[in-house]
Amino acid sequence: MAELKEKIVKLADASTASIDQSTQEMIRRAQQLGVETVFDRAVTMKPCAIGMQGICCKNCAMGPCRLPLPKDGIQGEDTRKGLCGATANTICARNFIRMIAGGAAAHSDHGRNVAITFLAAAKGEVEDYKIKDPVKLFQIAPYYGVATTVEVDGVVKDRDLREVAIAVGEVAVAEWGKPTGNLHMIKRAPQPLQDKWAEQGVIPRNVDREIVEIMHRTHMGVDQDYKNLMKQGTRASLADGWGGSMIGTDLQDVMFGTPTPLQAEADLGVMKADHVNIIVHGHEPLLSEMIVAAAQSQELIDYSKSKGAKGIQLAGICCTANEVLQRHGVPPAGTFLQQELAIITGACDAMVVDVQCIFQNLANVAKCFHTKLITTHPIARMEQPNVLHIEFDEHHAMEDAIRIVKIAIDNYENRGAEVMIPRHKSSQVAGFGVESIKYHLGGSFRGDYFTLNDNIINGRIRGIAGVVGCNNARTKHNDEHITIIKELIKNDVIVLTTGCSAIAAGMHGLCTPESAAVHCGPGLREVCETVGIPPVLHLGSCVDNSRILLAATEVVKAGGLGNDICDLPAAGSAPEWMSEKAISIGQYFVASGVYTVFGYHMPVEGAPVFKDYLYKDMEKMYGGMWDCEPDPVKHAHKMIAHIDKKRKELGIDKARDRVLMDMADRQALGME
Ligand code: SF4
Ligand code: MSK
Repeated sequence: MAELKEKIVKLADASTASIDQSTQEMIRRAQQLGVETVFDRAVTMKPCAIGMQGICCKNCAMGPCRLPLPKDGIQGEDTRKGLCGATANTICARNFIRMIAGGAAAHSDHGRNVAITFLAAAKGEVEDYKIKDPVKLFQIAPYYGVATTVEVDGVVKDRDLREVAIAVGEVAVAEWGKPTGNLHMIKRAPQPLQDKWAEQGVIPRNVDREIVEIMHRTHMGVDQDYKNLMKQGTRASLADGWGGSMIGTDLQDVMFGTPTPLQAEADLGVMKADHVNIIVHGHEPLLSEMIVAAAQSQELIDYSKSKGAKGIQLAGICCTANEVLQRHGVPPAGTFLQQELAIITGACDAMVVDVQCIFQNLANVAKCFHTKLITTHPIARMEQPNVLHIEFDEHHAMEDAIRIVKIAIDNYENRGAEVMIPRHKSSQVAGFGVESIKYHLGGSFRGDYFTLNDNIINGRIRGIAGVVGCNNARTKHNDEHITIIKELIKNDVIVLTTGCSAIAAGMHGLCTPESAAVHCGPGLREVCETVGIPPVLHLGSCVDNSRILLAATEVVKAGGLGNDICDLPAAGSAPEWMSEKAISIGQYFVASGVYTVFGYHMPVEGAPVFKDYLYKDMEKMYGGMWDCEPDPVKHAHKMIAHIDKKRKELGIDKARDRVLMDMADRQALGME
């Protein structure tokens, strides 16, 4: 620890690094112990200004070619060029769509692993995985082109479950590499949106092909037209949102159960000093589902007691946390930026990581404590000798999970004296999805989105916002998420949230029905109190952004709010984004018709023409467009202004006024 202490050049100021009490306490604790965290590194290392603007190309060994903007801006023709002649717009577009490729690859590879395991489960080749939700299987099967009924002797009957599951699994796995045709899931979008995609030539063919084609087109000396590059970026992003991610969500629900609202807690305070604490971190739930089952088994709970603990406390970080939260009520211990802090509590007996968003520095932090850091995925290993690699295999998934839980239990007795768990935690209701929104806002008899639409039309709900995405150590942790969400619900905008944004909302008490009375405008408050839902609906992990696309499609189908997603009074936001996945998500939301605002900054400032293409021209093509606003209050109000613009276009702006008017105003308008 002393060795690490000497290496810390500058220290983060805890109170300006995060708005969370728990995070601040643990940053101070880390500094006291001499353990470096991302917050300290963010103070020491400044980002590269040219890279930030998206105008550094290193796609060949004649570069890197850096094309800074002239000090007094571009006067006349933009003459900046790389050695090969690549313009700022070309370079910026190439960098941008390579980010889409990275993000789409990450989400979609997750989906592929789920599809492969699903098919193996359907065939009975992996005994630890089963079909938990046959109803959902039969609901989604037609979208995969799989019939759910069969006629026998003139009588129509349901097809055999196993037969349907195998057929769906086979179609799903083929979506990554089929030689002809288009992705099946595209047909779930509203027809006018499908028509726009066809007109623009961006309907994805298969998931892998769209990602590979980005790498080809952005190779030195290939596609040199920023519009054509972006066309492929759009196609790959759609292959993510309406492809790999959507299939991942579908099949996870069928295998592990479609989430329904449940109560849980959130924040570092969910860890328990007298329990064996196991943290699952990453994205893919294939192993963590088994770890949940193992940690809940009486045999292992008894084993933990035999080692002096009172039981096993499982908790999560990042989207693995969201996966086990939404299906089992396992509490998230924190967001992306709290991963090191969970170990610094000194009470983390094992941290089990799979893929994506895992800091390499976890190994350095774990070295300072007794924590066993366990990598589990063949594609995500760490070189440090203190990291244990237990490669997960779906053929002996439960065996792997039991082994991991036992390692954590055996490690309990090795804890040092440095245990300090922050006391802070909040209650939340998580586990919403397309189906449960239908149930809660439609009622069991109506079973549809009519009630939600009615309340949007009558103005009690002003609009819908999707607030999603990461934390970024360049911004104040959780500040933008929480400020934006509070501002939206204060203005009667219902929020659908996923990823680390959802964890932040849960930690700050916004995912409870009671928060409506504290934070919402009168209209949204009335709806939440009547149907008993939180104003901020936790819809799961990053791949579950596909749930937001499908919820928006259901709103369109329910009627009264236009014919396409772009007609809805809705907007998207990723306030503290950092990952390439966020760019892919942003682009598939934009291409699905959603006005999408990112916080912090966008890596397009160095190429103003390309920036305009994203921020303005996209709207003419898809109905949605990009924007960026680092100030959280302005950010929320840009979204609200867009929602109001859409209300006006739909002719329901007057209905909204009615909520805000007093009786005299209403009488004057003849409304009462
Ligand atoms: Fe420079 Fe062109 Fe090579 Fe990029 S591809 S590094 S702009 S020479
Ligand atoms: S985990 S991608 S930091 S949301 Fe999905 Fe959080 Fe962003 Fe990772």
